[in-house]
Amino acid sequence: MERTFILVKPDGVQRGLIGEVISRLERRGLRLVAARFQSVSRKMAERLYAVHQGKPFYDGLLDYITSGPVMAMVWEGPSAIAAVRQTIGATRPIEAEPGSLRHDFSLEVGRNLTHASDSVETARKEIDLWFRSEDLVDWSRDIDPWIFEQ
Ligand code: DAT
Ligand code: MG
Repeated sequence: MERTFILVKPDGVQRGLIGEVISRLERRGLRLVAARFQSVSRKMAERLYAVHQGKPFYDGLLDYITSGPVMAMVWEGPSAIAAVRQTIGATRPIEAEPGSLRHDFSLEVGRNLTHASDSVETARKEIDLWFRSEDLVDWSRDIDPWIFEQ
């Protein structure tokens, strides 16, 4: 079982799409582990996007992610990292697959609605950065055997 970190970015929150994002992840069969609605400090934003420091879009990216509250979440399931990346769609909305969140709800890379971890390593770092271990809920659903093979 894999865990991944997801943010509904400020544009998603402002546009009333928190429920849509959660609904799609639930419908996919993923299991919610933690969630918190919060504002993002400059420091948190710098840590989240440290790999992009120095890139031309970096300052705009920090302004965007700190521009309003976000919904931070952890979800789990088999291959959760890849599954969630697929559900949110490619970074550039015009390259995102039809049916993905970024395709269905956005147009511009600087307003692409959601963030999700891109590897096991970043998932671990991002979950540690946003949540304390006691915030992560270990639980199971009666329906799990119908969704998870093992
Ligand atoms: P993703 O969010 O799909 O993981 P990423 O990690 O490459 O994409 O980049 C993080 C965010 O930075 C992305 O969601 C939007 C912004 N971004 C990336 N590349 C960009 C570019 N070429 N121009 C403007 N913003 C960009
Ligand atoms: Mg990324």
